[in-house]
Formats: sequence, structure tokens, C-alpha cells
Amino acid sequence: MKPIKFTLINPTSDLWRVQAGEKPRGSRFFRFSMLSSLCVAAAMPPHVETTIVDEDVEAVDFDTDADLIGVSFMTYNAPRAYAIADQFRARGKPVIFGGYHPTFLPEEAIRHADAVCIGEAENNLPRLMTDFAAGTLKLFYRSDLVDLAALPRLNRSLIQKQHYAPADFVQATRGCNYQCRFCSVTAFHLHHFRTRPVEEVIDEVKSLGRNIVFMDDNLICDREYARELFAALVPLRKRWFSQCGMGIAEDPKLLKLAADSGCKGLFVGFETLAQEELRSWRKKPNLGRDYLAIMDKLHAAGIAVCAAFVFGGDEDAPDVFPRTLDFLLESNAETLQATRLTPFPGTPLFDDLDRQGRIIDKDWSHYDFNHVVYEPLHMSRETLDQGVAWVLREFHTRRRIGRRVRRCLGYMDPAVVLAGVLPLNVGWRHKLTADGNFGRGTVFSPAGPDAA
Ligand code: B12
Repeated sequence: MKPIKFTLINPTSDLWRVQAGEKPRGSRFFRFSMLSSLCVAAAMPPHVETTIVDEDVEAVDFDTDADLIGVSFMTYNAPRAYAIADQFRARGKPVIFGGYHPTFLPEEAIRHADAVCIGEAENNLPRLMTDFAAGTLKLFYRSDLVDLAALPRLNRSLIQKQHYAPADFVQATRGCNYQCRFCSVTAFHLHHFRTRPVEEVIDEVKSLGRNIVFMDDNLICDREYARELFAALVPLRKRWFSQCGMGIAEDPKLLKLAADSGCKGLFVGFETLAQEELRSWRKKPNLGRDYLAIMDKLHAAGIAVCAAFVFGGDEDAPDVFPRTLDFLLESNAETLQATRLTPFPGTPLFDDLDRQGRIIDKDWSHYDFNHVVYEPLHMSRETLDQGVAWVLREFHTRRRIGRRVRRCLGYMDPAVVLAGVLPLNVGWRHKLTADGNFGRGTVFSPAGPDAA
């Protein structure tokens, strides 16, 4: 078959996009995974030569001799994806799209592309590329959920590893069986959770470096599977990091097995301290949990926690900011993801707020957790924006980072503290300065006129 040159682009925002010849901006810790692109490349038939261009790392060459352009994007980078596609198509290059945003809004996306891949790439691409070669490309390629056994091997040399977080990224599972109303991931995977055969995951992990990140949505959704995976990881003596539900802390055997198999850090969606909010968001697994006790148990197992909190739900008034900060400091969360509630297209939350006429901004570039795009119930949009910025700023003062790092040296592997917790905290300070949160974080006052 005639070789096909395929350039696959990851668009980014003005803030992080590098110009030709420029070095990537910001900490490499905030550039990671690239699994979307690597999986797309791996799903291509053998006669397709893929080049990956990540705009966080290098500039797009609009004069490329590629036969086909692909663009992978979520909601915040849709406008940039469309601008790139329009420019290529004006030069006669065909463009295909894939990722979260085109999956949820294919009719919008197709106005800028020749074909849209709806859902995962693995089943769609062989069909799409056959049609492309025959000149019979269709507008939409829709896939059933992919069977995760025998996924094609990834060629990690397609990315410039030195510009990304110093770890290897792998998926053992996809999706999550929670039904959270704000979550794009569970909507994308049609509320299903799937696993790869443990032997295949272990085979892949064996070929990689010491630090592994399982880029899974909820690694312990199937506890039996998690036990099997963790047990198989023990002899490999890796350090691993992932994301999972807080239930792991209340399953002592599973937690011990995770720690014994090298788990050093978990991203945990605490989401909110308000029980009513958890109920309305359908985050049932968090209901009634003692968050401080959960944190203590994870720390006692030597596991660092990236605590994720979402602000701006209908239960939140301005006192939510100091209360949540108190929890974060008391529990010694090692890192923080504090976000403004963002109704992504495709989620039940988006449909609810849209129906209520509360979404006031549909400029997709603002769907980056750094803008307020809807009308909150118990505070102004400005207060929500500034309150989140305040929490982020207060959490990342130099004094608090110092205290946090000293405290976690008492219960964690020092190598992980010095090579992970410390640079991540410092990296956040830089990122928050660059994206304006540090500035906006000085405006909110916990006892200000808006405070409850
Ligand atoms: C890694 C990651 C990133 C990386 C992206 C690097 C990269 N390109 O890999 C970084 C750190 C840069 C990032 C940033 C952000 N991210 Co992010 N990210 C993720 C994460 C955790 C994993 C992505 C991944 O590797 N998935 C594994 C691959 C295999 O799955 P996949 O992406 O679905 O890819 C498959 C299909 O979609 C399809 N496909 C994808 N692209 C293409 C392209 C073509 C041409 C084709 C044919 C098919 C195809 O095929 C793939 C294989 O089947 C996801 C969550 C998730 N579970 O996906 C969030 C996620 C995508 N991110 C999200 C968000 C909101 C962001 C931010 C905007 C905000 C934030 N702070 O997190 C920022 C933006 C930062 C900025 N510059 O301003 C949201 C997106 C929601 C939405 N609907 O838009 C997600 C879903 C997490 C969430 N909270 O809900 N992110």
C-alpha cells in the first residue's frame, strides 16, 4: 500500500503555545500523558507514518508535506483546533478530528473538518483510513466501546520525552462506573468501566522506566482487578501514581497491596465538603466519608495525595473557600487541583444549566477551569473566580509549601517528596502566576462583604 504521511496535532492556548524555535514554557510536570495521540498513532494501519506535533512543545508547520492532518482536542482548545483545521483546509489538506469535544459536538466540529471520529480511535481508524485511501471519506465515524484486550503497542519515541513529566504513562483501564453529573470522562465512556488483561499491562510496564503513571480514571473501580494488578506489580519494584476513588483508603488490604506494589501518589476527587452537593452531583461514593481520616490513612501508607476540589456548585456560598482551605491545610494535602465548576458539553450538568439559562459564556476557550462560564447560585461570578484564585494562592505560599514538604518528609519516601511533591508545588506557583490566578487571588477576602 502507498505510504500515507499523517500529522497529528495537539492544539493549545495562546498562553502555552510555543512559536517556531522557542523552548516550551512552564514546568514539564504539567505536560504529560500524550496517550491520546500515541493511541491514535498505534491504531493507524502500518502504511501510515504518524508525526505528533504538540503545540505546547513545538510550532505547527503549515507547509508540511503530510497527506492528512489529524487534530486531537478537548473543549478548551476547540477554537484553536478549528483555526488550525481551517488553515490547512484552505491549503487543500484534508483534516480529521478526534477527542472529547468533537465526540460530544460532532455537528459543530464537522464544519471545520473532513471527518470526525466519535469516541475511541482503535475501531474507527482502520475503516476511516481505508475510506481515505479510496477517496470515499465519510463525515462521521462512530465506534462502539473498544475491547481493551490486545491493544496495539505504543511507539513512545513519537514524542519528545525530555519535554514531558519524568515518568512513563500507561492505561490499565478506561472509564469509571460512577455517574457524576459534571464528569466528561464517564460520559465519554458511556458510563462503562473496562480493563486490559493484567498480563498485557504488566508486559508494557516491564518495558518502561521506574516511575509509572496509570492514566486511568478510577483504577480501583473493579476491586478484584485492582488486587490482581497490584499483586502483579509487586515484584517489578516500580513507583507508581494514579487516580482513584477514596474507597481505597477504607479497604485496608487493597491499600496495603497498593503501597506494597509501589503506589506513591494518588489523585483523589474529594470535590466538595458539602454532602448535599455530592448528592446533587451524584458523587455517591464520597457521601458520608470522613475526609480527614481518608487523608490520614493514605499518608500512613506513604501515599501523597493530589486533592481535587470543585467550587461553585449550588450549595456553595463564599464561606466555602476558607472552609476548604482549612481542610486542605489541616489534612496536609500534598498537591491541589482547585477548579471552577465547568459544565462541559456532553455532560448532564451542561444540559441542566443550559436548560435553566445559566450558561452565559459559550466561548469554548474559556472551558479551562480558569473561567466562570455560568451563573452560580449563591455568589457572583467574580466572587467564585476570585475565591478559587484565593484558595490556590493561599495553598501555594512559600511558607506553606515549605511546611507541607517538611511534614510529608515524616511519612513519605524522601525521593518522591524531593522529586515530586516539591517541584509540583513550585511548578504550580509559576503556573498560577502565569495564568493570572495569583493576581486574582489577592482580591477575595474571606470576611469580605459577599461572605456568608
Ligand atoms: C493527560 C490530560 C491532559 C494533558 C493533555 C496532554 C495530552 N495531549 O495528552 C494536559 C495536562 C496538557 C491537560 C490539560 C488540561 N486538561 Co486534560 N486531561 C488529561 C487526561 C487526564 C488524560 C488524557 C489521556 O491521556 N487519555 C487517554 C487516551 C487514550 O484517551 P482519549 O484522550 O479519550 O483518546 C482516545 C479518543 O478520544 C480518541 N482520540 C483522541 N484524539 C484523537 C484524534 C484523532 C484524530 C482521532 C481519530 C481520535 C482521537 O482516540 C483515543 C484512543 O482511543 C484526561 C482525562 C481522560 N480520562 O481522558 C483529561 C481531560 C481530557 N482534560 C480536561 C481538561 C478540562 C483539561 C484542562 C482544560 C483543564 C485542566 N486544568 O485540567 C487543561 C488545559 C491546560 C491548558 N493548556 O490550559 C478534561 C476535558 C473535558 C472536556 N470535555 O473538555 C478531561 C476529560 C479531564 C476532566 N477533568 O474531565 N490534560
